[in-house]
Amino acid sequence: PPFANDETISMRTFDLATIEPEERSQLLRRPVLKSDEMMAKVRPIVEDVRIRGDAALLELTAKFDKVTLDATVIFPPFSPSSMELDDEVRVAIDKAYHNIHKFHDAQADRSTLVVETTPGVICSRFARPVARVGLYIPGGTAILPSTALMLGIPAQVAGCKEVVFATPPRPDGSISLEVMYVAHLVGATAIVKAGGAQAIAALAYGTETVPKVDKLFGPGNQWVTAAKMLVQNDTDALVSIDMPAGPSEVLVIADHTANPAFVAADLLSQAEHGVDSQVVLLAVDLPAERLEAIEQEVDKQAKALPRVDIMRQSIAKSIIVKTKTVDEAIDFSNDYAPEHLIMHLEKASDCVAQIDNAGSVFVGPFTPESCGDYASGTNHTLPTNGYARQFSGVNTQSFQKHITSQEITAAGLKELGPVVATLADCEGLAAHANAVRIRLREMQ
Ligand code: HSO
Ligand code: ZN
Repeated sequence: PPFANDETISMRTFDLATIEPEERSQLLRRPVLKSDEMMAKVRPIVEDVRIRGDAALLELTAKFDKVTLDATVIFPPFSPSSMELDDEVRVAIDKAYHNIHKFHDAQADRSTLVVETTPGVICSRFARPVARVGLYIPGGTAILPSTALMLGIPAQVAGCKEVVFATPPRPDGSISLEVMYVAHLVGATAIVKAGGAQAIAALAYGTETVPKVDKLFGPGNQWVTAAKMLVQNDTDALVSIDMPAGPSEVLVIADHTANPAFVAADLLSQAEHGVDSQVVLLAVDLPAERLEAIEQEVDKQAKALPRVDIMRQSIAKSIIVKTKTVDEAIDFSNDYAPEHLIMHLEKASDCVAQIDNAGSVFVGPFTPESCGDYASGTNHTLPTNGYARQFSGVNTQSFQKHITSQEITAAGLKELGPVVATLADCEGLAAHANAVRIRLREMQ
């Protein structure tokens, strides 16, 4: 093992049959993030970039990323040498691109919905792309070209005119070859070499060289998340965000048919993301030795993996909950609303119909979350922190918005006008009523 630490890597265990309702609600809760503190730290950074633009951005990049750049933004065409990949990696990215593109292309709303609500009253709705989007690709402990695919492809499919990547530069001031290649594939119109709150501020307000965007996407650390929340509340920025973000999570439901090694591998693949990753195992009527087998696998596999030190911390904060039945487990999962739900169940496919709250569902023993993270076609930018109750993951329609339209004929107005005039009178809005009556009189 790469690290000489013999302490067993284990999760805390609870039994739904014996815990109080209060404890159950406690288990559903995520650790609270201290967002006020973060806001206070992030606000001056955002302000600095808003006011001083590129100069501030370059200084903050020197300070936080320890890189001195001459220019922050690069525009296409990107040099071939900046994206020269090993064949194996390039082919893998191409295959992932193909699958993700295929699934997201099918999601695009390209039709016009037309409904005649009353004879002569025709209402319609059609989609248009969000013109300018900013896609944040995290740097940090792992480079994430997969996130560039997950955000860039739906933007491309939706037809966004400006697709601006932002990602922290590497120590030599460059961007990883993989991210450059993805930028090229998805037709990025600019790449901002900056990270953190300063990158978000630059995209939200624009600088001398950074194009201002209309909507911000992408995961990030607490700085990025806090900055996104700040700028979305600033009417000067006039920018929206994809969703509230939090640490990554997985909930696995396993019954007696589950392969302990698979279950452990799935838990660890999420636990390696960060020390604050959330991992939950629901064990459905598992005999003690089966559960022990999973726990032993977690310990054994973790100790053989390079990011064991991260997993030590995330697994220590994670939980096993024993349930009697599959229904109980699914109820718990629906209440938890996990970002990822993996079902290692005998009748996994039949259970999907019972899922009400989850970002993305992984069904059966041969469906590791890793496939959805990289290449099956679904998006990996998903709601965390229980927000799967009200948010969808990023999808093609996240890059589209809808416009409604109506056209009313004279005959239609004769029908509908009196209804509108009456309601306007009700609200005491005589000008509204008048806009109808003036036409009705003219028609007489
Ligand atoms: N599981 C992450 C996405 C990711 N995994 C990127 C690997 N690379 C989202 O929760
Ligand atoms: Zn992942």
